[in-house]
Amino acid sequence: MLSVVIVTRNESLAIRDVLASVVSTLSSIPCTSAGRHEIVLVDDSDDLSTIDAARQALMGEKRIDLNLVHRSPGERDGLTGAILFGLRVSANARVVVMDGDGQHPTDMLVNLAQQLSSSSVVFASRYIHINGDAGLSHAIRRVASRTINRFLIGTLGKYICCTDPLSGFFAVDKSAVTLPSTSHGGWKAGFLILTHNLADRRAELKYSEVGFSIAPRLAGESKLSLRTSFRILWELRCAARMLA
Ligand SMILES: Nc1nc2c(ncn2[C@@H]2O[C@H](COP(=O)(O)OP(=O)(O)O)[C@@H](O)[C@H]2O)c(=O)[nH]1
Ligand SMILES: [Mg+2]
Repeated sequence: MLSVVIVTRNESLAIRDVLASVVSTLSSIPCTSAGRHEIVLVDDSDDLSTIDAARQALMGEKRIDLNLVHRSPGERDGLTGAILFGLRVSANARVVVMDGDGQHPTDMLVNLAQQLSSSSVVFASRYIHINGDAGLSHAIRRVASRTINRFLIGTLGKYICCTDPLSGFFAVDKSAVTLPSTSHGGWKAGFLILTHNLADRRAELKYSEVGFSIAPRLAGESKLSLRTSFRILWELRCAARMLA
């Protein structure tokens, strides 16, 4: 059984299609009679339009368990915090984390779930398929992402071969990893989880990855700002230092 954690901030225009696609893919993944697939939505939007659109899209859904959370301003602690929250509250041990803007193709849920039978962390990487990062909004963004990626790949290289440490599309087996207790208010939960578990060398981390091509947003705009970019750099520095 799989839990899918979807994070949203002001995605009322995209979330219906994303959820319809997640439901359709999850329904194609067999589950045992003892359990059910789950969708966990962690919404930090400024208004209720995203969560309302999600509720409407999932109305009458009986095959999948639903946990739709709209966090109040006082509860919000950034994108990494939202992802860690979703991971903590998800009912199944095997969890996929994905964006709610349509950039993460839902057919990849099947590949990620399959890989989890032999790995404890699986990243969907934009740098395995040719031009897998073409769906990123600007050329500058692609260059910045590739440059930071190269540095982080080096940081992780002693332990694992990871081609896309900045990916926000990943899967974890919660029974085989520990979740960080702090989010640094940042954006890159996957990298934080990797470094946290690699630094805790009590157990070997079974890591693997699958290639995918990131799609353009269905609607709306990226929430990445100059301020969040500095936060990301701070978060990456804190996470990378755990391995020093
Ligand atoms: N819950 C939550 N979701 C967020 C937050 N910031 C961004 N998101 C969502 O995280 C996903 C990735 O953000 P996005 O702005 O698309 O970043 P980009 O894909 O790197 O350009 C999208 O689904 C956003 O709606 C946040 O603070 N809290
Ligand atoms: Mg996006």
